[in-house]
Amino acid sequence: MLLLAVLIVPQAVRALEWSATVGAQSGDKGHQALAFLPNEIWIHAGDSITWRFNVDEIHTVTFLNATDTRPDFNVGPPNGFSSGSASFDGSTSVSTAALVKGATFKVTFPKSGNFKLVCLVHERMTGAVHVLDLSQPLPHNQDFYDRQAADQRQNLLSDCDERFAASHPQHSDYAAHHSIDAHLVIAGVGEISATAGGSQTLSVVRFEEDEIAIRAGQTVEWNNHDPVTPHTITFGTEPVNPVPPSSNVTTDADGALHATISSSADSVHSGLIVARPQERLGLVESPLGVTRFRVTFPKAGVFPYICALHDNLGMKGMVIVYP
Ligand SMILES: [Cu+2]
Repeated sequence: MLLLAVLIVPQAVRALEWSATVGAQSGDKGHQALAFLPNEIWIHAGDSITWRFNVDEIHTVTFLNATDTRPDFNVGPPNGFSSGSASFDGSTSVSTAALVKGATFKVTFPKSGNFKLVCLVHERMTGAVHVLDLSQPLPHNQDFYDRQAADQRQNLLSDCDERFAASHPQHSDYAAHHSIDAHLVIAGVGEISATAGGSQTLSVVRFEEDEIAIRAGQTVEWNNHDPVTPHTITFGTEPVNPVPPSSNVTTDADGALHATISSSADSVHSGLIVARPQERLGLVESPLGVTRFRVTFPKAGVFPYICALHDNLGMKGMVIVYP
């Protein structure tokens, strides 16, 4: 044991450069691991970590100080965005803008401390960086983190295959009880998982039945089964602001949103269909989220639609209405 300690200490004096990745995706981009891979790293004061952005979905690498509130990812912390590299000691927030595949960001950690790593785009995407004093031994080397990242990537991307198929109800319960002839499309499925370092999500950014055929007069209902990722159902012109529904959308008695599309020239936008954040002790309870959107089609036709947030990842669908 003595001999080991003698061997390790001289190496630890030199600042090391570590690396990690941001996000992972399937070949068709439909499965997105909203994750830092790995999501927990132990380093020495003075070391740096370079994060490599790996996917088409946007992410940020963000360390907030103890007083800044979590900002919108378009806005960033009060001192603005960093690009390329930055230094974080816990006192001043550091964040990239929203970045995609190909970008890198290097953070140097001059002081010891335990720091939370977050993505400003995805609420359940967190990690931890433990910056130890030089006198402390490090538990793992870069090879370990590379292997761990590969395992986590594999586990996340394969997580949801069966659930996507299994969570496939054929009918809308509400519609059945209201004598509406409705057909259901699952608009996204997701799953949160965690390690001791933080949490991550697998999001399947797909409409489960991307092509659905109905009769004129029937209704299609979209349900978002993802605990965190919002989606939209957007026919026609994409709005500049994807958050609110278009003005031709109304609210049903059960809180679901509803619109009618009579012509392929109609533009209808659901706004964000998403679960609300989960509860935290001592805070006012989060209201119910709007997780359902219905469209009634009185006339025959072909009606393509997209998710305005994820069409770049291939999240598109079609409603075919027969007379
Ligand atoms: Cu989407």
